[in-house]
Amino acid sequence: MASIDLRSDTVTLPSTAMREAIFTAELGDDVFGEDPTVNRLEEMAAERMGKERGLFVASGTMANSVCVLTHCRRGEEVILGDKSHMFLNESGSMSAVGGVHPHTVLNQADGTMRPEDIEAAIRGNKVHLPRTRLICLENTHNWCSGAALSAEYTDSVAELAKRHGLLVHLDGARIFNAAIALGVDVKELTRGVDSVSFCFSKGLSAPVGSVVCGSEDFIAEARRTRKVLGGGMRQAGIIAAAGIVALEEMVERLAEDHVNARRLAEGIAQIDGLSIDVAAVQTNIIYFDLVSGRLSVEEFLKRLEEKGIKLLCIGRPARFRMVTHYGIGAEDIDVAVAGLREVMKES
Ligand code: TLP
Repeated sequence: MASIDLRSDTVTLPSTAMREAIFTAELGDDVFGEDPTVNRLEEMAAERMGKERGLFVASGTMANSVCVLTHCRRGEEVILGDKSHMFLNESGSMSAVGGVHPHTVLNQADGTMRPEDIEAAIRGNKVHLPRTRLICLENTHNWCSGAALSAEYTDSVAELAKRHGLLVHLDGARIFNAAIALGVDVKELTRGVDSVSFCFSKGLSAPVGSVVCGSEDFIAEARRTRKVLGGGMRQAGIIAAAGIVALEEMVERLAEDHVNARRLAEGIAQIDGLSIDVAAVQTNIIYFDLVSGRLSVEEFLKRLEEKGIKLLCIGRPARFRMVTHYGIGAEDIDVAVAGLREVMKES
């Protein structure tokens, strides 16, 4: 039985074109700056993001860590959403590795933080207080239904930051999903921020890698931070090659994932015992709740797994996430919805 794996878009496998590009990639030592494939990918990424330079790193978590540790010194503070991936899902890396202090602000359901809440979280210049240095945004916002943050919102936070002498980092792991959903050029979503990171290994389907983009000076420092974290990868062109194909061939197709996510959400909305906010689905991530008391979380997951359907349980009492991606077609959505319906009917 084929598996319909909706746990994450990180499960995507490289396309044939990526495997061919990996096979034929021109390589060199990237720590010496001599890997032509990495250099090309960094240039392409920076151009797409509207920034001066790019830096290839191993993962989205490393990208965010490199940015925070480059922007901030020990004891300084970062303002970020209480549902942000950087706060919840990166093993506390900014404090564990960088001695940087996270200060959370409530994330609204649409992934934003209210400007007045951000402003209230900025510290005064007192000897007792950590110094606020950086504000972090996330677009799309993973735990807020994959919501896309608008260019206007991002600009307004950048303007607020500037007014207070602060920097802005954008965790744009899925920034292309946001650009496609909003129908804007990705540069509009990044123009105000000091650094942006995005992932090749999520919806863009490459096997490994993320990139950090920013000014020439920032990236020069970030390169040192990457080395500190053990992220100098030598002949990294072997994986960067797939990132080039990702940028060239995989961005526009993200629209299909959004259509499929919407179709999945609409299907789930018709099933008794499941509850979903269909209107919240803007990109490729959907959340729903099991509200029927007839089935435990474990039983629900087990019965779906028996039908080849995989998803993540991400919250109590019974909240689930499904993510559409390159490995999921419209027919898989119909099979998944039918599977969910059967499991609920049998319970
Ligand atoms: N997200 C993963 C899990 O860690 C939850 C997923 O399946 O969605 N920023 C955002 C917004 C992310 O969603 C993720 C990964 C990362 C950063 C980290 O990327 P990696 O996994 O490459 O370190």
